[in-house]
Amino acid sequence: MKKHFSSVLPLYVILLLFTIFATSDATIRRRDYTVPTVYPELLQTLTPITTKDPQDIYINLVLSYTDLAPDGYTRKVWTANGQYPGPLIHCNRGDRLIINVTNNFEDPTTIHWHGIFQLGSNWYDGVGGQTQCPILPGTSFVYNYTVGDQVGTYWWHSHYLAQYVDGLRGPLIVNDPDDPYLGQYDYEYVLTLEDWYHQLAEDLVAMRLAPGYSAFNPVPDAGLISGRGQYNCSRADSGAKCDPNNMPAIYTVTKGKKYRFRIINMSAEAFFWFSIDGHKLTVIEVDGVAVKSIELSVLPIHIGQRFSVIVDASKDVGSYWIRADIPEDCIFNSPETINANSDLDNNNNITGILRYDGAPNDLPNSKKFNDAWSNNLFPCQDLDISLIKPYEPVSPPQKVTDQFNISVTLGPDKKNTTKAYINGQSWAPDLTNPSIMKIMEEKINATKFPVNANAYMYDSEGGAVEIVIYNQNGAEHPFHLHGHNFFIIGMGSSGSPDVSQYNLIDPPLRDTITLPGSGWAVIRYLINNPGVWAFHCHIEWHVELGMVFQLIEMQSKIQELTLPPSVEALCKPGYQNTKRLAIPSAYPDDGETTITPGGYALYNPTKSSTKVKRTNKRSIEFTGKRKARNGRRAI
Ligand SMILES: *[C@@H]1O[C@H](CO)[C@@H](O)[C@H](O)[C@H]1NC(C)=O
Ligand SMILES: *[C@@H]1O[C@H](CO)[C@@H](O)[C@H](O)[C@H]1NC(C)=O
Ligand SMILES: *[C@@H]1O[C@H](CO)[C@@H](O)[C@H](O)[C@H]1NC(C)=O
Ligand SMILES: *[C@@H]1O[C@H](CO)[C@@H](O)[C@H](O)[C@H]1NC(C)=O
Ligand SMILES: *[C@@H]1O[C@H](CO)[C@@H](O)[C@H](O)[C@H]1NC(C)=O
Ligand SMILES: *[C@@H]1O[C@H](CO)[C@@H](O)[C@H](O)[C@H]1NC(C)=O
Ligand SMILES: *[C@@H]1O[C@H](CO)[C@@H](O)[C@H](O)[C@H]1NC(C)=O
Ligand SMILES: *[C@@H]1O[C@H](CO)[C@@H](O)[C@H](O)[C@H]1NC(C)=O
Ligand SMILES: [Cu+2]
Repeated sequence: MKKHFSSVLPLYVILLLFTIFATSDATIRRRDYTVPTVYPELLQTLTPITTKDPQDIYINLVLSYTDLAPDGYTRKVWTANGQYPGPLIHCNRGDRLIINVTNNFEDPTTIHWHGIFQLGSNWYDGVGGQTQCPILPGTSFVYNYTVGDQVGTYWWHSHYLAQYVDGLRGPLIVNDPDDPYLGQYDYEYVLTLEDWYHQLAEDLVAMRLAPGYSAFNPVPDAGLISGRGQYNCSRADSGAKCDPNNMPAIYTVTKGKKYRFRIINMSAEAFFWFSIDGHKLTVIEVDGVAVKSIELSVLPIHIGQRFSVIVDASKDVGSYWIRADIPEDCIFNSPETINANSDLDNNNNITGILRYDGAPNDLPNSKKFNDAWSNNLFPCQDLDISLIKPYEPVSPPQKVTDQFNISVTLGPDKKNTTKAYINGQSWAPDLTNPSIMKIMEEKINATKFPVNANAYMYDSEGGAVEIVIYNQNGAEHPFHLHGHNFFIIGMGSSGSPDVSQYNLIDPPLRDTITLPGSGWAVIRYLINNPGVWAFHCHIEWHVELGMVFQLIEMQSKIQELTLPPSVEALCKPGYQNTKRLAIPSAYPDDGETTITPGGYALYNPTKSSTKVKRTNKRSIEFTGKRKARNGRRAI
C-alpha cells in the first residue's frame, strides 16, 4: 500500500490559501476583517479523490492552546495544528488512517472518530475509561484504523471530559468512489455547525456540577458556521479582545453548478434549523448512509448528526443567507442558568453567506423560506423518521436475541448535585483502568464491573440487540452509539412503545438519535463487532453529569483480539494529577459511586505489578502480568 497525501495541509499551504481567499474577498464590504481567526479550508471545495484503491494515510495532529477568535471574541482554544475547526480529514472508502496525536496541552486527551465502527480495533475508539487510558500531556499516541466499508460524513473530537467544547473537533469525510449520487453534483463542500462558549469548558463543567440541582445547561455565547460567527462585542467584558466585524463563512458557488454540502453538527448543546434562502436542500445522506432523496426547505440537525444535501446554484447571481437558527425553545434559560445573559438570547440566528461568482461583495438581503413548517418540523426534534429511507433498502433484524430497557433521568443526588442517570445509575469512567484493559488484560468479566461503569453485555454472535430507551426527562437528548449504526424501529414523544407500530420493513439507519422529551425510542442492530461501545447523550454537559452507558459486545471474542502494546502503554502507572482533573474534588462523590460521576475521575494512580520496559522508541513491551488493581475501592 502506498502512502499518499496527508489530508492535513501544511501550514504554509493554509496561509497561501487564506491569502488567496482573503484577496478574492478584498473588496468585500467588511474589508477590515482582522486576522485569519479560523482557517479557510472548509470554505474551499473538496479536492476530489480519484483513486479507488485503499491507501495508508498518515496524519499528524499536534494539539496546543492557541488564541483564536472564531466569533470575533479572542479566547484560548484547544486546537489541532493551531486551527479551528480542527483539520479536515478526507479519505477514501477502505483507507487506513494512521493519526499521530501529539498532546501539547496541559491536560490529557483522547480522540474519538464519531461514526466510525472500528471493526476489530475497538481500542482506537477514543473513549477514556472505556477503550483507552488518556494520552498524557507531552506524549504522542498513534491511532491506526481502517474506515472499512464505511463512507460518508463523520467528524472527530476529543472524548476527554468536555474538551471538545473548547475547540478540539473537526470533520472526517470518507469518499465513496461508487456513491449512488455521483454525477448529480459538481463540487463538494463541508459545512460545520457549532455552538461556542467564551468561558472554558472546565469552568462551565465545574459550575454545572456545583451543588444545587439545575435542569439547565450553560447557554452558549454564539453559534458558528464552519468556525465563524459574529459576537456582539458591546457585550464582551471590558478588557476582552473582540472584533465586531468578524467575517462570516462565505461559500462561493457558480451559477449552473450543483454542490453537495456535507453538514455536520459539532455542537455541545445547540439544536439548529439549517436553510439557505431561495435554495431547497436535497438530502442524500444521513449519518453516513445514502438515502432516497428528500427535498426540504429547512433541515433540523442535532449534535452529532450529519447530512449531505445537494444545493442547485440555479438562482439569480447574488448573495443569499445561509441560516442556522437556534430555536429559542431549544435553549433552556432561566435567571439561574449558567451564562443566562448570553447574547444568544437576542441573537439566535446564526448566518453565513452563499455567494454566486460574479455577485457584488454585499451582504445578502434575501428572505427566509416561509414554508419551514412543512415536513413536521418541531423545535429540538429530529427530521421525521418516516421521511428517511435508505437508498439501498436494508431489512432490520426481525428477531432479537438481547434486549435492554433503558430509562434516562436527570435529578439531584444525595448532595443535591445535578446528575444524569441510566437506569438509576450515573456513569463514572475508570480512566486509569478502562473497560478494555479489564476485559483483555485482567480477564475480568463485565458482570463484575462496578455499577457506575453502567455496563450492559451480550454475547450472541450474529444475533441482534434491541434497546428500548425511555426518556423520563422533559428535554430532548441526542444519543450516539459507538461501533454501530442502528435501525430506528420506533419512536414517540409520549406514551410507551407500541409493538404494532414498529417499522420492521424499511426503518432509517443512523448512529445518533434524538430522544423526544418524555418520549421513547426503539433501536436494533446486529451483533457483529466485538468491543466496548459507548452509548451516550451527545450534549456534552450531560456526559459530564453521567448520561452514558457502555455495551460490552462479545467479551470472549474481545479477549481473542490482541491489544496493541502502545494502547497498553497508555495505562502504565505513574499518572499525575493534573490541574483539570483536580477540579471536581471540590465536589466530592455522592457516596453511590467509587469515582466522581460524569467524567471527572479522581485521578489516584493505583499500584500495579506491571513493569513497562521500553525496548526502543516505537515498541513498548509489558513484562509483568497485569493483575487486578488492588488500589481500587470496592463498591
Ligand atoms: C508523532 O509525532 C511526534 C511529534 O512530532 C513525534 O515525536 C513522534 O515520533 C511521532 N510518532 C510516530 C510514531 O511517528
Ligand atoms: C497499523 O496497523 C496495521 C494493522 O495492525 C499494521 O500492519 C501497521 O504496521 C500499523 N501501522 C503503523 C504505522 O503503526
Ligand atoms: C437543591 O438545590 C436547588 C437549587 O439550588 C434548591 O432549590 C433546592 O432547595 C435544593 N434541595 C435541597 C434538598 O437542598
Ligand atoms: C449589542 O449589545 C448591546 C448591549 O447589550 C445592545 O444594546 C445592542 O442592541 C446589541 N446589538 C445588536 C446588533 O444586537
Ligand atoms: C446540533 O446538535 C445540538 C445538540 O443536539 C442540537 O441542539 C442542535 O439543534 C443541532 N443543530 C442542528 C443544526 O441540527
Ligand atoms: C430568528 O429566526 C426566528 C425563526 O425564524 C424568527 O422568529 C426571529 O425573529 C429571528 N430572530 C432574529 C433576531 O432575527
Ligand atoms: C423490557 O420491558 C418490557 C415491557 O415492560 C418487558 O416486557 C421486557 O421483559 C423488558 N425486558 C427486559 C430485558 O427486562
Ligand atoms: C461472564 O459472566 C456471565 C455470568 O456469570 C457468564 O454467563 C458469561 O459467560 C461470562 N463471560 C465470560 C466471557 O466469561
Ligand atoms: Cu442529554
